[in-house]
Amino acid sequence: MKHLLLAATLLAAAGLAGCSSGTPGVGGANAAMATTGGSAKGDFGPPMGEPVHAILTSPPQVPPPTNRSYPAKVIVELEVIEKEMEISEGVRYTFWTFGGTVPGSFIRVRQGDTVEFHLKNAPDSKMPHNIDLHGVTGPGGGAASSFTAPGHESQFTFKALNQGIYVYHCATAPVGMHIANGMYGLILVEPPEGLPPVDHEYYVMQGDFYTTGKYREKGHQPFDMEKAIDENPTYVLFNGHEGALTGDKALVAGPNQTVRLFVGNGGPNLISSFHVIGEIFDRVQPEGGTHPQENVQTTLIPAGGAAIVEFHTEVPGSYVMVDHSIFRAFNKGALAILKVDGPENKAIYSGKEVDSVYLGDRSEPNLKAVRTAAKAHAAGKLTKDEQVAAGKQLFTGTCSVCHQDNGEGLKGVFPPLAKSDYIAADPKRVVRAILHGLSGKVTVNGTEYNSVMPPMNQLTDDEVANISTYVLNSWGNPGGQVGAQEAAAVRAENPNATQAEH
Ligand code: HEC
Ligand SMILES: [Cu+2]
Repeated sequence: MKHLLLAATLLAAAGLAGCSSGTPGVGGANAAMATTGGSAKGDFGPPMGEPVHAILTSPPQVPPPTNRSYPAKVIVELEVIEKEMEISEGVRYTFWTFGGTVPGSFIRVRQGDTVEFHLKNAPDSKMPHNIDLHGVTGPGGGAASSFTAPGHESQFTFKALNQGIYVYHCATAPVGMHIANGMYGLILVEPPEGLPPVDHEYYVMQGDFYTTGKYREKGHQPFDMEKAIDENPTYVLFNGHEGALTGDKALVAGPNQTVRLFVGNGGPNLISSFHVIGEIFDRVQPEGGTHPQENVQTTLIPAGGAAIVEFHTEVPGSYVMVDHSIFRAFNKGALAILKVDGPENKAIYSGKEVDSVYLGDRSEPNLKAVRTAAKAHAAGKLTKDEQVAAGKQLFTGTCSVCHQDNGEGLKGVFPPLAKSDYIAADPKRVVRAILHGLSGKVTVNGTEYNSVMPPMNQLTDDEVANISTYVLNSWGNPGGQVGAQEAAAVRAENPNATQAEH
């Protein structure tokens, strides 16, 4: 036992020496393990050297390592900003933020640092706010000293006694509402020897959101207290809005690289079952604690908790991060992407993209055509071509999972929409199938199907009209145009009354 302790101390000392030379340690994996034994709670004496201004970053970026081998006085300046932003395509929400983003700015200090914290509340704010940092030892984690009215600033100082990754959040009443509006972020207290170097560090934080309108209902959506109390979120999101980390905003890495994610969960209500589809976490510091767990598939992140997750990329492709409470991922937005670019590694994985399997339209939120059509519709100038273009985008992922991108369906399972004599007989059947679903026997091009298509009435009248127009004008179907009013009329129909026609 004594020998082990001695070895650990020596290794730790070596790590320290590496840091004081000014270059980040390149100790590699073995040193990494040795240095994570967990330095206990520690004061490391008074701050040394000149005060340092902390570099704060917006998600998904993480500030650079402190690269310090001594405790310093670190000045943090954070401003609370209340602002309207997009929570999903075409959906606006009034967020309350630390630093203008959800989650708030990432703060990075070193264990032993003395942190002089300045909290400002923007003059145009409507509410007072404060901050409770889970990395603070003291009443309210700073909340008691940081209550700040609009246009004011408060200051308090704390010593970062414990290393780890910690959540911070607003704790002004009603606390739940402040958190639900996006008031949370992460502060990393590095161990004295620093974290082992990796190729990429990213900042990802989950949160649940409550709007009076339904999921993806357009326009400005107010906070819904009732839903929040019932813990029934409209959105569950990574980094504050749907698509924050997909498409051209996806996180990136190369093959054969190490990735470290600082993953927080602001809640206010849900626990996250954090998982990256197609990856295994080589190493996790669950709950942000010191003792690592290895070879983990899914890690639980409590509301008001965080974890450090590390893995190594082998095979290029899109890796989808989800809350594995899976309806949250596909129906409430809890989905992000890490794109690994580079040559295939067929020895480990044979190939073929996973995007469309899991994501459909969410992998590439290329909804420009949809926006164009929505604008044209609002202006009363929507053309058939615009409808077809928008419908094509919406079809991908919504209908194509079953009927396939080329409309051919799947033999014996999903009927073809291409050159469908069932559609040709009555083009309105497309609109009905979408809004009311379809079950029982149908014969399409001589083949009988007896299955179930679920209704897709979460789509708006515009979307139904555009998808229908696209289907009618594709793959040798008879053509025609469906308007939003027609979709609304079909939506209002009693599906049982039209059942006879099917
Ligand atoms: C979950 C799989 C699934 C999805 C998604 C789906 N369908 Fe279907 N669809 C079916 C099945 C199964 C049938 C046959 C139902 C039956 O046997 O009664 C069908 C039948 C149809 C039919 C009538 C038969 C034909 O081939 O002409 C149309 C039209 C249709 N779907 C259009 C759509 C459109 C448009 C969408 C997207 C908004 C869509 N479907 C999404 C499974 C699906
Ligand atoms: Cu607040």
